[in-house]
Amino acid sequence: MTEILNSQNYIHTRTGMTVDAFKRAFLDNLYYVQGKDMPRATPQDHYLALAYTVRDRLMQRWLQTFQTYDETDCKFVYYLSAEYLLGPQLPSNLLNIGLMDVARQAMAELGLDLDAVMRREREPGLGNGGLGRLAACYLASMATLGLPAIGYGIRYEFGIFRQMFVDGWQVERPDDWTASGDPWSFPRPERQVQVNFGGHTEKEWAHNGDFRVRWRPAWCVEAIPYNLMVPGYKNNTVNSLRLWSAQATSSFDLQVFNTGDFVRAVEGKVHSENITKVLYPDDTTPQGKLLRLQQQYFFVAASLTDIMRVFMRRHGTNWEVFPDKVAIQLNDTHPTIAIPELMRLLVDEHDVDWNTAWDVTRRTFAYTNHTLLPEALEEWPASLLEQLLPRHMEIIHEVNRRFLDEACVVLNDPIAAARMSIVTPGPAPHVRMAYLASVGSFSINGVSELQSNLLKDLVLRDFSQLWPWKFNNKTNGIDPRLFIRLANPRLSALIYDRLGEHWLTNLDRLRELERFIDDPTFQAEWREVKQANKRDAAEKTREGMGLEIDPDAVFDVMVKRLHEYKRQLLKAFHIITLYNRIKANPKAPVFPRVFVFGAKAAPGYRMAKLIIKLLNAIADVVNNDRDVDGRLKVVFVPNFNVSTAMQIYPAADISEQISLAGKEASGTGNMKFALNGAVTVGTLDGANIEIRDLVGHENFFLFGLRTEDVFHLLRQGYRPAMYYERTPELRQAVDMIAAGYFSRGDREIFRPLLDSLLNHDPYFIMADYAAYVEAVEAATLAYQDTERWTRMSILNTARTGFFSADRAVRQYNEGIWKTQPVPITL
Ligand code: 26Q
Repeated sequence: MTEILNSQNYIHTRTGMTVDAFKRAFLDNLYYVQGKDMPRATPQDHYLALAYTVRDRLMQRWLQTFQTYDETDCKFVYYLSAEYLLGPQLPSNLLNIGLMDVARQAMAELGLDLDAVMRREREPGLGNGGLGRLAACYLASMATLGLPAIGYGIRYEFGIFRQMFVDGWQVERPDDWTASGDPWSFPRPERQVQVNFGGHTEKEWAHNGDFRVRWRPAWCVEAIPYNLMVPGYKNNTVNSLRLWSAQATSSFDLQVFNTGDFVRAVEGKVHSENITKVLYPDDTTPQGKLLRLQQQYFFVAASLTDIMRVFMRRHGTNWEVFPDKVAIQLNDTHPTIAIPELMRLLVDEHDVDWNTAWDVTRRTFAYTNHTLLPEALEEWPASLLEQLLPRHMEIIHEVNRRFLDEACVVLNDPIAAARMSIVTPGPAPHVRMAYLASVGSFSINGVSELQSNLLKDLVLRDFSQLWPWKFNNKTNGIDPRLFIRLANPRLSALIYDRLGEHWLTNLDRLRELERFIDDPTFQAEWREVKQANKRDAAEKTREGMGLEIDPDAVFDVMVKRLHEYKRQLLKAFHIITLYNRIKANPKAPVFPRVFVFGAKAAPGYRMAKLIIKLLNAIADVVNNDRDVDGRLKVVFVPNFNVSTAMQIYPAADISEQISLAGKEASGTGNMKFALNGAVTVGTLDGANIEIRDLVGHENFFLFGLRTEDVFHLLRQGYRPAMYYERTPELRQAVDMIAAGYFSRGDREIFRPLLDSLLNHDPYFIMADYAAYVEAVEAATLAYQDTERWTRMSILNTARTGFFSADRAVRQYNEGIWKTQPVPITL
C-alpha cells in the first residue's frame, strides 16, 4: 500500500503542486472520472475535471484537520444556519490552497482559459441574501483563524431562484444548481440520521419509579449529510460544512404501513423528500408555513444528533462538560428549535434531570439577531408546533412556565414578566422564537452597534433588564479573500505592490495605504484600477444586456435584496428628477452617470415586484431618450448573486446605502463597496454609522432622518402628502408616474405604489427625498474633482479593514465561543 502511495504517479496525480503535476492530474480526472479525452471534452467536463483536481489537493489537509481536532479534544464551534449563500467554490478553493497561478498556467498549456473554465460553475445559492452570505464568510474566516468549527445547514435541491425580466417584470426560474454535477459535495450515507415528526406523547413510569415522557412520533425522514470542504487561507486547515438532505425511509410512515395502506404510505415518501426541495425565497414576512418549520427541525435534529455522537465518543454521558466542549451559534431564530430539542434529548433520551439539562442547554447556545423589523421576527402558531412536534411544545410550555416564575421574582414586576411570555396569550397562541432563543442562550448579539443597542433598548428590552450580561454586539464582517482578492485582482495587486504579503489576513494593515495618499503615482495607479474595472463592467454590460455604458461616467450603484425599507424607490425618484432637469434644459451640461441596480424580490412580495417593474420602466425611457443623449444610463443587472456581485463592487464609484434609519440591521454590501474604494451615500443606519466614523465624516455623504427623528415624526403624525405639496420636483416625479409617463399611458399599474407613498409612506421616502437628492448631487460633484475623489476612495479602502470577517469571528470567539485555534501541520 505505502508503495502505491509513494509511487511517483500516484502522488503526482492526486497531490502534486507543480504545473506539470497539475496538468497531468487534470487530464487524468478528465479521462478516469469524466470518461472523456481532450478532443471530446465539453466545457462542463473541463470544469468538473478541474474541480476534482483541486479537491484532490485539499483532501489530505481535510483529513489531517479532523485527525488533529480528534487528537486535541478541543472545544468545537457549531454554526447552525438555515442558509449559506456560498458562491463559487472553485476560485476560493484554488486561492486558499495557493494554486491559482499553477492552475492558470496548467490550463493555458492545455489551451484552456482558467477564467472561462471557472465561469462554468453554477454557484450554490443556498441563501437569500445578507444572512446567508454572512454565514459563508464566517465559515471561511473560522477556517482561516484555525478554529475547530463545523457549519450545519440544509442542502436545498433548489437554491434562491434565478431572476429574469420579461417586459420589465421579474420572472422566477428554478435554480437547479446540481443539474450538471456537484463536485464539491461528499455524501456520507453511512452517517445518516433519522428525524421524527408528529404523533403524540405518553407519560410512563420507569423501573426506578421515575416519571418520564415518551414521544411516539407518527412519521420520520432520513437525513443524509453532504460534507463540503471549507479551506482556510493558506494555513492547511480545511473545516467542514455539513448540509443535510432529506430522504424517505422504507418505513417513513410509522402508522400507515401498519394499516396496510400502501399507496398512501408511498405518498408520504414523496412528501418527506420534499423537505429539502427548495429554499424559501422570502426574507421579509416569514409566514408560518408547515414545510419551513419541517426544514428547521429537520436540520437541527440531525445536527444535534451528530454533535452529541461526537461528544459521547470521548466524554460519554458526562453532560456537565458538554458546554466546555460545544458552543452552538444560532444564526437568527431559524434554528431555535434546537433549544427544546437539546432539552428533549437530555431529559427524555438520556435521563438527565430538568435543572441539569436546562443549565447545560443555557450554557451551550448563543443567539444572533439579524433584524429589528417586527414583521420579520419569527412566530410559530402553537397549534402547528403541537401537531408537528408535540413533545417540543410541551417542553416550550415548561420552559416558559419556569422562566416566567423566575422573571416575576427577579424583576418584581408581574406586568413586565407577562410581557416576556414565550407563548403569546389569547385564543390563537404563538411561540415567539426570539424570546425562546433569548431565554435559552447565554449570549444575545446584534450585528452592528446601532442594532445591538436598539435590540437591547427596544425589541428585547425586558430581557436586557433581566440579564444585561447576555447582550453584546458583533458588528458584521466580510471575507476579504472573496470580496477583495478574488473579486478585485487589480486592486489586490496594487496593494501587494505597496504593502507586501500580510494585509489579506490582517486587514487593519490597509491603513498603511494612507502613507501613499499624496503620492501622484499611487493616485494614478489607484484611478487606473477603478477605470479598468469599470471598463470590464461596461464590456460585460454590452455582452450581457446589449447596453452601452460609458466607463468615464460616475458609476452609482445600489445592489441588495429588494425591500421597501431599503428604499430603492428613493433612488428611482432621484433618477426621475435628473431626467426632468435634462428635459427642462437639454443643453445644460450634465455629468454622465450610470445607475446600476441588482435586486431580487420575494416572489410573493407584490410591492417589491412593482418597484422592479418601475425601475425597468424608468430605464427604458431614460436610456432611449434623445435629449438625454446617453448622459444618464440605468442598468438593472438581472439575477444578482455572488458571482455578479464580485463583478459589480469593484466597478462602483458611489455606494448607495439609503435604508430608513433603524431598519437595516447592519448591511454587509456597504462594507464590500467601501473596501473596494467606493464612497458611500448613506443614512445613519446599521453599519453605515461605523463606516462613516472610520472613514471620516468628510469621506461619506450623509443624509436623512436619524432613528430618533423617525420616532419623533411618528409621534407627531407624519403627513407624506405635505412633502408632495411643498417639493415641486418631487411632485413632478410622482405626477409623471401617475400619468403613465413610464408605462405607455397606463395610469393604473403603479397606483398601489403611489397610493402607499402619498397616504402612508411607512419608510419616509417623501420626508428624505430632498436631502437625498442633495447628497447624491454633492457626491457626484465631488467625483468630478478627480484629486479629491481619489483621496476619498483610497481612504475608504484604507480605513475599513475593521470589516474583515476575521475580526468579527475573532470577537465571536473571544467574547462568546472561547475555543482555541488548532494549527494543522501536514
Ligand atoms: C424566516 C422564516 C420563514 C421564511 C423565511 C425566513 C427568513 C429567511 C431569511 C427570514 C430572514 C432571512 C434573512 C434575513 C437577512 O438576510 N437579514 C440581513 O442579515 C444581514 C447579516 O447580518 C444584515 O447585514 C442585514 O442588515 C439583514 O437584513
